[in-house]
Amino acid sequence: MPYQTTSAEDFHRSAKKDQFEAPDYYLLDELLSEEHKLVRDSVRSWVKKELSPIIEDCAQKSQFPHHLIPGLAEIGAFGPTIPAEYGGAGLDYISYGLIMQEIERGDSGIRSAASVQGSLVMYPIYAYGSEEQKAHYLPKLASGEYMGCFGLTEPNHGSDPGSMITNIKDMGDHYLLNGSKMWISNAPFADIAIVWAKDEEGIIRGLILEKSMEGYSAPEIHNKWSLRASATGELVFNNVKVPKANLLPGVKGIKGPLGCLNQARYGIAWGALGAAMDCYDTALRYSKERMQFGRPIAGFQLQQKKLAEMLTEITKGQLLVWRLGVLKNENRASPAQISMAKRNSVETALNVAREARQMLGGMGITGEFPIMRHMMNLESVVTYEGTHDIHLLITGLDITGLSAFA
Ligand code: TGC
Ligand code: FAD
Repeated sequence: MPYQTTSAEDFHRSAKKDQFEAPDYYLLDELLSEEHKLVRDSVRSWVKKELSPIIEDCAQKSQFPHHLIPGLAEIGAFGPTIPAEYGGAGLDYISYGLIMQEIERGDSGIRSAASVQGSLVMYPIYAYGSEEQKAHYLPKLASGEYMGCFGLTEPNHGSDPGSMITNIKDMGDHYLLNGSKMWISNAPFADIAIVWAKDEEGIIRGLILEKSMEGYSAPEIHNKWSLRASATGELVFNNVKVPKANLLPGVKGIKGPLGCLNQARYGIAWGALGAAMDCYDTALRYSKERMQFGRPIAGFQLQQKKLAEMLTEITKGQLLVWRLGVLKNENRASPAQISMAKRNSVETALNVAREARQMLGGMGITGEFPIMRHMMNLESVVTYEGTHDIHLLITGLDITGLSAFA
């Protein structure tokens, strides 16, 4: 139906149906295995059926859709690369990337919940946890029975987490935890939290906290203009007694949390392109149907320039993350390569969202189309998991050998 209607209801009817078709200009599907395509297509169907119809309402009301948790677990969104013996999907990194791409195509906030659960909660337990911790927590996290969060950032230590002040004291049979964390995704509803704190020697250690522990609280941060369908909170630790069995034994130092960030940043590199693809697809469809000056606006050169440039950048990004996935499967992807891809994908997605929004004119600012929501979400994605500038400096350090951080 051409976008020539005058009633809001007509716009509503035509816009709400999720008609997404993924751009694949360089025939990248040919680089995927049958399993990759099966995983991708099943998540795409789930997003169209379960997520797209409700997400605008959730974002407008600033509500996380808790009822989607079992479905997210079922499509393998929680711990896609964690082995099946611990309840994970046991998939490779290309499948993991495709899952994140499809979920973020729906909404970055929902991808965020999945990234945190899989890469920042399940991964550290899997990589650094004891056998008892893995057996106890991982299957419950994979099924969504437990939801988790990851506390690294503090009110005064964001880009420089190594300077954190949250600390533990050894009290003989337990640790005493004090401090606070800020901007923590999933915190308001999380059953467990992976918390990074300094011991008495100043060495960063990881702990598994349970929400029932006395002195632990997780107040929600309100009034966000971005990631409105994701719950973000603080974590406050007031003399929390943490059993010694809850310390992650397998890692010491800042490389512990940074190792988890490699996993999550990798997923974001794929995910942000999903948001870009949705914006491009929406703008393409709209511009072919929207008539001005007696013809579809897609016929005007200036609109074609926008579409052609969007598709070029998306295609470059798709090739980059696919290659990164191959390297990750071979255990050869360096943290700096992951930084480059995260930074590139989010920048691409933000630029595509801004251009796509303009192509929809006034309709572009409404919730009838997903573009403005993606655009606002991406303002968080460009900041969390390492800001745009920090990732550039990681690349700078990698190619020069000289640190520009401090
Ligand atoms: P630096 O001196 O460079 O390194 C210290 C040690 O860490 C090692 N290392 C890494 N190890 C694994 N993976 C990485 N990516 C690593 N980067 C560094 C390094 O080799 C060294 O090891 P060793 O054995 O020699 O001691 O560290 P620095 O303190 O100067 O900081 C470097 C910097 C700035 C790159 C890092 O701190 C950083 O990445 N800052 C950004 C902070 C950040 O990304 N925070 C994210 C918080 S979590 C989040 O945002 C979740 S949002 C989730 C969602 O909703 O999706
Ligand atoms: P700052 O570090 O204060 O940075 C401010 C500005 O200064 C940035 O532009 C930065 O690039 C720049 N800057 C800083 N240092 C340098 C430098 N050396 N050179 C040049 N420029 C510099 N954290 C968690 O631990 N867990 C979570 O689940 C989580 N979820 C989040 C969800 C949301 C919605 C948001 C917004 C954040 C979340 N974060 C989370 C925190 C996020 O990782 C931090 O916001 C981010 O790392 C930046 O830290 P900051 O906000 O303190 O900014």
